[in-house]
Order: sequence, then C-alpha cells, then structure tokens
Amino acid sequence: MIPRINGNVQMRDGVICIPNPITIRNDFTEKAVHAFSERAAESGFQSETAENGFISIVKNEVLEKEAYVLSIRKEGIRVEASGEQGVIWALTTLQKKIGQNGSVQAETVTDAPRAVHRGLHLDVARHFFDAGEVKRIIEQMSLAKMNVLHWHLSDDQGWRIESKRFPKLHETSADYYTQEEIRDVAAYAGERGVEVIPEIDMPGHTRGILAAYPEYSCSGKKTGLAKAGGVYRRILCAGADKTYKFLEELLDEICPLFPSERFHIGGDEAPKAEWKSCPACGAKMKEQGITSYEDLQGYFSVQIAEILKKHGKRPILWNDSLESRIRPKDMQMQYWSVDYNKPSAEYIAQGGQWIYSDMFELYLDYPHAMTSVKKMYENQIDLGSCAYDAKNSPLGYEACVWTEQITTVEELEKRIFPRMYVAAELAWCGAGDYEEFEDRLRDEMKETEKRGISITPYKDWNPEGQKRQQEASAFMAAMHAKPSDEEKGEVAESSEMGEDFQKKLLSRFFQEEGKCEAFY
Ligand code: TNX
Repeated sequence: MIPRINGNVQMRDGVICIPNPITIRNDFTEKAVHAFSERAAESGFQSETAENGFISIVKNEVLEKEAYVLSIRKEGIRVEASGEQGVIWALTTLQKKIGQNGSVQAETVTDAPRAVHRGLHLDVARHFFDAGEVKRIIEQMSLAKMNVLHWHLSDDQGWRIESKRFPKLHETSADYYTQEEIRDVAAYAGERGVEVIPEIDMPGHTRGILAAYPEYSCSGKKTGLAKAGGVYRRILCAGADKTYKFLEELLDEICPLFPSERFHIGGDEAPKAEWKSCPACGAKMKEQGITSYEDLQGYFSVQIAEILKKHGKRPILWNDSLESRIRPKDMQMQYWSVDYNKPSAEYIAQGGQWIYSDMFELYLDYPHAMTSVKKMYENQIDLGSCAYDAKNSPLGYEACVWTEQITTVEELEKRIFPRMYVAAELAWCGAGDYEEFEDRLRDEMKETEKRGISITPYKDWNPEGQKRQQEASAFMAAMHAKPSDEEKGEVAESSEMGEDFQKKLLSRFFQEEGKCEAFY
C-alpha cells in the first residue's frame, strides 16, 4: 500500500468478512462517506446508513486534523477522526485492505500524515484535459491520500475558465471548463479529501488573457495565444488602474467557484521589458515610491491579494516573487527554482510558509531520464544555500506536471504514474528503504492499471546509460526549441532559451553526487 502507514498497525486474530450491504453509522456529513460508497459500489458492495452500522464513524476531537484510528474487529469496524479528511483516509485504507474476496485482517491502524500539503500541480493551459480526465487523476490522488490539486488554469497558451463577465477569455481559447464543471470537479475532489487550488498566473504567462483583452498590456497591441512553451515579453500592465479593475471583476467571478481558502496567483517568469518603457508603469512607481521593477511586481501582487482577501482567500506565489521586498503579508511561497535562493533563504529563515516543488526533484513533465523514481524517492530537500530546520520546514511536497510537451491523456498519465505516488509517500510518511518501497509501488501500480490508468512500465522507471542521456537531451531540445519567426519578437530575452542553459540544466540532472556549483 502507498503511502505506508505513518503510525502503527496492531494485528489481531481473525479475518473479517465484509457484509453486503455494508451498514454505516456516521457522525460526520454524508460527504465524508460518499467516495467510500461509490468505490464500494464499483466492487459490488451496497452501503447504507444505520444506527447500529457494521462500520461506525465517530468523532474524536483529540486526533490531529487528518489523523485517524481504524479498528477492524469481528464485531465491526470503528473509524475515529476529528475531521472529514481523517474519515476519508481511514476508509481509503480500509478499502485498500479489503481483498478480492471481500475479507480483511483484524487489526488496529493508527495513522497520520507528516506533511499537511501533499499536492499535485496540473497544467491544463498548455494542453487541455477535460473535467472527466481531471477527476480520474483526483481519484488516484485521493487513493494515495494526497490532499491538494493545484490547477494551473491559465497561461500564454490558453485560458480555461468560462467567464460570463469576460466571455472573450474562454471564446478565444476554445477549450475550457464551464463554471458548472469547475464546481463539480471541486465538489468531487472535496469528497475525496482533495482541496482544489486554482492558479491564475500573473502578471507574466498571461497571453491567454491578453489574446482576448490586449488593452490590459502596456502597449495594448493585439497578440495571439502562444503556440509553443517559453517565456514571453507580453505581460499585464502593472501601472494602469484599469488592469486592477479588470482583475478585480474577473476574480470576483472566479473566486466563488472554488471552496479553497487559498488561491495561487503565479508570479513566475514575468519579464520586465515592457514595464520599463511603459509610462503608466513609470507613473505608478513614482506615485507609490517604488524604485525597482521587482517591487512593482510586488505591488501588483499585493493589490491582487487584497482582492482575494475580500473572498476570504490567501495567495500562494512562486518563489520568483520573493525578489520583491513588497509582498502580500499572508502569502505562502512555492519553491521551484534555485534562481531565487537568496530571498527564498531569508523568507524561510523568517518562518514564512512554503511548499516544496524543486524542479530538479519534483517536475513530472521531465522524463524519467531526468527525474527517475529512485532519484525522487531519495530526495533530501537540499536547497543549497537555503538552510532550514524542522521549525521552518515546508508545509509539504507538490509534484508539478507542466504540459508543453504532453498532448494526450495517456502521455499525461504515464508522466504522473507512478511518480506522483513517490511524492505521496514522501509527504505522508517520508522515505525509508528504496527496495521495500519499490515492491509496494509495483503492487500499487497493478491496482492503478486495473482502474484503466496508463502508467510508465517498470523497466522505464530508472533509465540508465546511453538511453538516459538520449531521452534527457531529446526532451531538453524540444522544450527549448527555437521560436518560430512569427513568435520571435514575443519571446523574452532570456538565457533560459539558450543552449548554454540547456547544458547547465542537464549537467545538474546528471550530477550524481554533490551539487552543481552553477546552481547554488
Ligand atoms: C517553468 S515552474 C515554469 C513553467 C514551465 C516549466 C517547465 C514555473 C513556475 N514556471 O512555466 O512550464 O518550467 O518545466
């Protein structure tokens, strides 16, 4: 089973046959047992509520937020938890333990996660995956006790939310979720213990917005959706008041679709070239006494955070945003890039809340040649110059799947499975012996395949030698392909596109021992 129980299992005598129908006494809301009933039905078990249920689910306020005690005995099964997520994880454990023949070993399981944030980031902007496909992934996450889907819903290549207020947004991008679908996905996730955090990336990565409403860039000039990955110059204008008014109306419409109390506002890779020659940005800086373009981005983020606050939400930002001294007070930071290590180190040392998504360790768009199962599992959270200890350790792990190069759901699933389960294990119980973990992972993947999910076959989990070199180089070349003539002027002057950068990146991936100086 993945993840391993992070507590203890006390074996008892006997094997218990699960009755059909399963009767449940439940102290919580219907939501807490809904996924259980659906999954049970798939294996031919009916379930119904009853005062003297075979399964009794009781509130135990003493337990930590997601912790549970599952006690399986002849007389019946007892689940104790303080919150709904604890109930969901207990019932998930139970379901995974029930064998083909509907029986389960008598035992008592005490379990709780080590990290509060156990996430998957899914980019549906570069390539779109429909609501049903997203739900399938959410179900696999829940079975691995992961609790956050970070849904990257807009980027240079597309905007994916129906907007009644600004319909050109979804009309321009063609592939999008209706508001009803979004509510449905968030509710489905909620029943599975998964919080859905939307990301509207800004002020950079916004051609999805600007292709529909170019008036919110500095030049106001027409632009199209990006056709390839990369970093683009065209970004939102941080000087014009009308940009903020637009974003306020837009967020007022979007925020209520998501029950989460967090909202990711991106903030990564925002080239400042256009701001530098924009009179409105210049005037805003003067008015606010701002002296750097990084701080102007900080000012922008603070304005957005104020809008979120009205909706009871706090912002998450990629760690690029820490280059600014002006920051939303209640933010959380998501660490992906070592390029911003100095401010990240300071932020972490000061006790700022953060999520670990190091691109060298947790990027699932990268092939196994770069991020193998074993390498992920053996990750030690080494941020080079960022010293941290238990007191300011991350909220948890989030594996990221970006989709510039991923066009079909089969490819998407192969990138995610089994590696998402490595992140789930690290976040729930931490690493132990790799061989032992790998055995469990192989069993787990058999179950995942039975559910019709595409997985990367075992032989490709940890590529070695020539094959590894080739696979990694091919991916890098595709990722950093030269822009088309049409797009050339739109691409940011960034070292990240150059061959030197690719070489540096690859050398970091192929560095088996120690760290590559260039990056720390
Ligand atoms: C960097 S990670 C990005 C994304 C790309 C990803 C590709 C981050 C905050 N920005 O825009 O998709 O690399 O791996």
